Amino acid sequence: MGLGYVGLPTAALLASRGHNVIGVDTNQSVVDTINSGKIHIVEPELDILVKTAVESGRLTASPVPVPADVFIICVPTPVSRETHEGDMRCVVSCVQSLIPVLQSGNLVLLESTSPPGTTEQLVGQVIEAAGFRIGQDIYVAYCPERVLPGATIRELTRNERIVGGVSDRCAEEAAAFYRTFVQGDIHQTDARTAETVKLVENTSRDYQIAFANELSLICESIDVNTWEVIRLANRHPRVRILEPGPGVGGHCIAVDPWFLIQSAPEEAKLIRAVREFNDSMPLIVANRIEEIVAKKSAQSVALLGMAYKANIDDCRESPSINIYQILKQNGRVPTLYVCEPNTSHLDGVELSTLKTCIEEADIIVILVKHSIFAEVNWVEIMREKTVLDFKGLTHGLF
Ligand code: SAJ
Repeated sequence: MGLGYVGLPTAALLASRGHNVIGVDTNQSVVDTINSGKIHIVEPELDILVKTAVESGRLTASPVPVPADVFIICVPTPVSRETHEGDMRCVVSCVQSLIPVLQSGNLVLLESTSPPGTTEQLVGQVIEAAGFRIGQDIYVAYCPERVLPGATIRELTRNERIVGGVSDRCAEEAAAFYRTFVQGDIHQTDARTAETVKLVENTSRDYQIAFANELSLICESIDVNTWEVIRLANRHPRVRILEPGPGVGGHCIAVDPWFLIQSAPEEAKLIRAVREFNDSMPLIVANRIEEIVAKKSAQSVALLGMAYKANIDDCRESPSINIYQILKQNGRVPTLYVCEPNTSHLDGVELSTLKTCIEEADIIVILVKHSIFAEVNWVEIMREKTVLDFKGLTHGLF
């Protein structure tokens, strides 16, 4: 249920393991694309996996649910930009849509990131309201997806899984199902704990990135090289500092902590501060670029990398886009070039080639550590131009 970045790879992988899979998506064009053996998202290895699954007849897509033994819910659970409240409408309408085809003995699994209590209360209530007894007629469990975009297929197979049942029997049924296609260990717990674990994982990463980001501001103010400090501190056996950058993008780490904050607003003070700090990074970076432009009376700036992280094409919720928008809005940079080598089109942004950016701009700003940027001869370019490197790509070249 939901053929996005998690649902489609899961469907194709299940088909490759011999399951008969019906991928359900309310978007007819997604359904048509998949039924023609093609994909609508970019993810390594996914195209061939889907093509093979569709050709083998084990994977078909449908706009409406059909009867099945197992239902896996992988629909979006976004957080409002203004209120930071989670929007669970897709989960509710998804469960409602499967009620007409639900049969005794079915297993219903929620994988979407959700506030603690969702599986038992939200999913459970809709199923119980239809007259089923959970744990007796229908087995319900929460099993968070934990795959890293860019490595989805490998991580879907190898990662350990947390399976949280609404009852012990529900957890056992769910664990038995995941064992049919997952190589990593399966850990059984209750649904509420599993929901919390997922939020805690991404919140912990948000914390660690915030530490690296704050460190970069401290180091700059005391005139010490951040990258060298981190490299050397990480030689300590129990220190593992992450990389600073222009902010935290994507649909998970910048979102999931809000579900925890929403669950315990009084207690989650540090988590909120961390989230707000990471969210402020694009503004800090944009201001820094404007300062240098003014100081050098520069006429043009090139922004390198619009994706939310290295070597992917996904530009949604990207700090680079925020930075671009702030610079455009302020109008203090006469000419702005933008380069994203992993995509040919970006709504509302005119893209230039890497070559144009490097040749034409007075100031070059590195925002993402794409491998292709590492092939540039930065030593030569830095002799003539100002390079603002927010990802440490050029560290160690001198
Ligand atoms: N980032 C840094 N510094 C770092 C690492 C990341 O600034 O050292 C930035 C990235 O540039 C990016 C953002 O953080 O803008 C998030 O990137 P990421 O690679 O840390 O994570 P995601 O959002 O692509 O995937 C995360 C993963 N969670 C964890 O690693 C704990 C993945 O395993 C989850 O399945 C995924 O969220 C999800 O769907 O929840």
